[in-house]
Amino acid sequence: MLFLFLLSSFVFKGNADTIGLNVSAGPKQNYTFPKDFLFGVSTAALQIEGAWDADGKGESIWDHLVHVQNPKFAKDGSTPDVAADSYHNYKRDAEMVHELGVNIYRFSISWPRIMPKGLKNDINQKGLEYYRNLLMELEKYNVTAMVVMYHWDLPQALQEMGGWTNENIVDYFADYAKVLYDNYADKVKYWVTFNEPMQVCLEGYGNTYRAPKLNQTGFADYLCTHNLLKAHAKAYHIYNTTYRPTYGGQVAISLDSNWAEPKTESASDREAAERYLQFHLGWYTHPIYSAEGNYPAEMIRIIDEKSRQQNFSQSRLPKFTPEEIEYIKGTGDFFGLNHYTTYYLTMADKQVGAVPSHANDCGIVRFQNPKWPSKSSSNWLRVVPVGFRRLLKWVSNEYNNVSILVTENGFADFSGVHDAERVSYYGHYLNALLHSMYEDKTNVKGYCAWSLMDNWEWDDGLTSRFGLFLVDFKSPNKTRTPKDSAKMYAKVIKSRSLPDNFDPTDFSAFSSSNVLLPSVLTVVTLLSLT
Ligand code: GBH
Repeated sequence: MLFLFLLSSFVFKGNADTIGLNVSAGPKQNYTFPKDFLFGVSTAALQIEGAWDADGKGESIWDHLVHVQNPKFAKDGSTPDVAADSYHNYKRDAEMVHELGVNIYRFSISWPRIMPKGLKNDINQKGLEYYRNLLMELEKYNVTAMVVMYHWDLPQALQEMGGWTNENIVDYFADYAKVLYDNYADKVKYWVTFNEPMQVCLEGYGNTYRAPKLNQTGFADYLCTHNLLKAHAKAYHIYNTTYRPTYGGQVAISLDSNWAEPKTESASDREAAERYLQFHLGWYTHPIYSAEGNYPAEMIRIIDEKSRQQNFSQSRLPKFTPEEIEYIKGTGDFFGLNHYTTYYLTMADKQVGAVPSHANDCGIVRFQNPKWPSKSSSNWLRVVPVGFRRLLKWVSNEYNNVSILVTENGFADFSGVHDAERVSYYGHYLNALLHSMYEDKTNVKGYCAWSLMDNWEWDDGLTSRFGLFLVDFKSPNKTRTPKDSAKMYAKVIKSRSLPDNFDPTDFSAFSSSNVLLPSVLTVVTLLSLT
């Protein structure tokens, strides 16, 4: 215990210089956000709507997970049954979006609310009405809608037919996309097919902490991705040929990525970091945004080779036909990027993960530096703004200076309206974004904060809060109150610049108290690696 206590004294004390990496993104400059830069704010259906079985909505895989598979899934035992009750509070939600002064509201549609069993023979008019009402409310305030078709809540009936591992889902998803286009294309300028497909496939099919928690890594995660990419491309092409001529909107996908910082400057660590990016982000983005299409060549080579060694008759990584490669390539009008934090990477010096598994295929080890600022209720969320800047540059270099829309970025705490940590986080990450645009010449077109309001944060339940607005989950109306960060964000948007008192060397908001447990855990991981 004394040992742990001594270790904990390593925790960050408010200085931007840490071993090997200055976390600050760059010195203070007078950069401003261009006039046409888009500001937005994001949410997801399952995390805010509640009304899980109201008005004909079908069961989603998340409803099934928390009601049937494992009622103790969330660490506080909560469910998304009611959440922030946005099904009944959408008018207030639109008003909050308006109060922030953002251009864009990015929200998701619940597939089972529209098609209870996922298929087009049964369409729930009440569900369609709900989103139409929300869109009309946004229109009233002149807010542009960005609609995410799939933020993880698959109809349970489709899961029972294999979910994303069943190739027929490509057509089912296309039917769903058509219903959305037919009903809402006149009101939606930006469409996002999928939010964070890596969470769906790697964590939901390869692991246990997202629904449907299949835990079949090395197989189901690759299959899931394969079908999901085809479904994405099909939804893109349908819009492109049938709806774009009339409505002129844009279609893309939102990918999540941590920044991967090589542990040292050694060639091997640099290779580990590059491999991390290619085996995670690149797995999804190389097929869509690269000039050659398909999965990253190195990923194909390694998984094919390992599959041979493991005595499989074919690679565990499915193959696209040349026609499919062409069909998927170029199906993104912009690059939607979700980003929160950074990891160090190094090559594994012994076998990692089960054999076979995605982790084993990667053969790398990641960890965070306990000295990086944190103090978040999400133990993975360390504050490394320079990582955001480096990630934006990596994406730009890799994909020919593609137009990037940051579709999520934010910070979690335990609660309260005086959220100095979140205010500081947004200052630092927006500073990183400005440096990226002005100094690295990246093509960043916009930024959405995650999240408009506190919500049901998946396995963290209601204990980890990402909102700009506080939600009183105990009150009957789920009362919403702006936090200090909401006021700060509104001011940034209005002035097109960072707050006057923003200091890029100041991380003191993240010093003191509740960093102890997460940092002890990270130090222990760090030591076990060396
Ligand atoms: C987003 O995921 C989601 O889109 C959103 O629904 C969610 O509420 C929000 O972020 C906050 O979590 O694998 O060790 O890094 C963010 C990406 C990836 C962050 C998985 C948490 C888990 C720990 N997430 N990560 S780790």
